[in-house]
Amino acid sequence: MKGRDAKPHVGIFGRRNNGKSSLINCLADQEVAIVSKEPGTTTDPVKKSMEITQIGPVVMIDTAGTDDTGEIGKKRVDKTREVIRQIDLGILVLAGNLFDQEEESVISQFEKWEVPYLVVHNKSDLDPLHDRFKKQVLEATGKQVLEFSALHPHNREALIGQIQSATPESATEGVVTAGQDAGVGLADGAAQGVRTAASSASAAIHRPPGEVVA
Ligand SMILES: Nc1nc2c(ncn2[C@@H]2O[C@H](COP(=O)(O)OP(=O)(O)OP(=O)(O)O)[C@@H](O)[C@H]2O)c(=O)[nH]1
Ligand SMILES: [Mg+2]
Repeated sequence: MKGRDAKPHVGIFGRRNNGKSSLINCLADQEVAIVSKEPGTTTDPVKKSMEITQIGPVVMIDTAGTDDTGEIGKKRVDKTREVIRQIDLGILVLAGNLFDQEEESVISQFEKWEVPYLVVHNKSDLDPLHDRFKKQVLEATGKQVLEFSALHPHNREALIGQIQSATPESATEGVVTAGQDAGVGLADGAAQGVRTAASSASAAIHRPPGEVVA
């Protein structure tokens, strides 16, 4: 439990347009995050409090793409990186069989802050996983990449299972059981985080790994 409320905090990271917001909607089973074909749609970290079947209440944090550029883009990337310090579990969203320094940099932040993480290859309906790529990810992360499509989520249950088993027990301390929560809703008001900082997660607690908050 790293956030201000007693629910596991799961952060979604990856390049712009890889389908991070779509993946959140898929897990929520409703449109809680704005999706568009324009890269750079999500500009600030946005917390979405939701209930996932089999897991219970969680806070998903949608983020801006880690490959944003320019003066404002770099500031967005900084905000995205700050989120890594606030989460119990990270999900790195890949697409197009692409894994290079961009992804390695996110992983080094997970490792630096001792955040467990999963690796998901989205848009697999367009571009199925290559064996060579699976091997590359395995070598770089020690993890099996999950083939996924937010558009055709045949592997949704598998993703939920991975989230469940990768979330540390400390993240669920004090959590109400599934069914007791109010269901999906926005943690920080109705703003969707698109071109607005109003529902930014950036005001949440920043602290080094291991620090215990009562
Ligand atoms: N074919 C296909 N399209 C997808 C999939 N997931 C997302 N998309 C599409 O990809 C585009 C980008 O999706 P988003 O969910 O907005 O991506 P994002 O990573 O949140 O993008 P930014 O907020 O811009 O960083 C949208 O047009 C989605 O409909 C998928 O699994 N398959
Ligand atoms: Mg987005």
